[in-house]
Amino acid sequence: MNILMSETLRPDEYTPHVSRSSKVSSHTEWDPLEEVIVGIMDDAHFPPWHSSLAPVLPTNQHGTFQKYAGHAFPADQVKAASEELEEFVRILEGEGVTVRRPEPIPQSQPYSTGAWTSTGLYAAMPRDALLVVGDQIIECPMAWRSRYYETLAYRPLLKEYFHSGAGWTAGPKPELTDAQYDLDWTEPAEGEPTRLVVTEFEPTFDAADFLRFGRDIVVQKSNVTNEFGIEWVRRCLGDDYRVRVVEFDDPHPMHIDATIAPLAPGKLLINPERVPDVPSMFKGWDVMAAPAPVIPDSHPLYMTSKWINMNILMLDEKRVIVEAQDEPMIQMFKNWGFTPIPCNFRNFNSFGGSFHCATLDVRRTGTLESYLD
Ligand code: DAV
Repeated sequence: MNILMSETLRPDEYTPHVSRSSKVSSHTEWDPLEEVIVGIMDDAHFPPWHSSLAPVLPTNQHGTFQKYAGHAFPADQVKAASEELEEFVRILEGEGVTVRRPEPIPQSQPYSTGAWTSTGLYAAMPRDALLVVGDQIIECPMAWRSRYYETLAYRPLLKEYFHSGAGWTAGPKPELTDAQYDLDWTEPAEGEPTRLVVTEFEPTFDAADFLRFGRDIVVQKSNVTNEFGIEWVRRCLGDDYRVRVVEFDDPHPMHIDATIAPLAPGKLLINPERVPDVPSMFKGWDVMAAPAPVIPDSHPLYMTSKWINMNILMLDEKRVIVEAQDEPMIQMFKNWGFTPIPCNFRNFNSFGGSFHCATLDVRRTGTLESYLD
């Protein structure tokens, strides 16, 4: 029996099988992309309201999330976002990339740890839930209760990748009791330091707070990623990597990829509002400020700022997927010698991410190198 072809195995059917060609191998955000997981919109639901959402959802959306907690997102918006995902998949395949999709899991089904009960969110953003470093894939212990079981949507893929020789591990399953949150969180006063809603009770992190630069893994502390989680990743990756913490001028940090975006060795896109000083590790890099977003105020953005326009996906050191209506971004890339590939994605943006968030680059050609000072 070919174990790679087998979807479900009885325990007594399992025989260890490690091929010599891991399907997971990705060291940077820009090496030539070979295989990618693209998220799905199936069964997307508003999460139950919880204090951990307040610091990261746009203020004008808090009422909507409280009102529609546990309900499905509007069907027409979900459909429009799904159609854009299909367009994105066709573009990627046309560029020679193998595209994989998660399996839908029910998001409205309540689940409980005993200490609390929740329902789910979606499987739209593989970038958040899974961290690929080299040939390893790590399931993240996510801080939102509504994302507790999100990686189950990827389990068929994770098993297949493991059988191909990839490393597969998971952060310690968090308890997510009240001790993990600053339940008294309020907006800090003007001039006060950023206040994060996660405590250091136990390790939590989202992969989207990390960026891969070969041997250097750059990470920010955020409202979902704490120091305990960063230390767990550091120890998990071991001596081949340097996990380096950076801090930006972001009062509501959650996910680093609308703040800085590496494009190629020596080329960095930054959010001009959040990065007044480029960290010294980027000494000698060309730095370009992202053009101001052009998303109109009337367009619903449930879970992100308009800077989601920076959330591009590099197919290699030249080709970059950019939102089709974002003319200033397309022009900036052209002027900088890149090859922008436009894709409609504004309806998907409504759900909190763009091309980087919607993908997990499981395999890129390339070897482990050093790029940072
Ligand atoms: O404005 O930084 C990024 C969200 C990515 N999931 C922001 C939101």
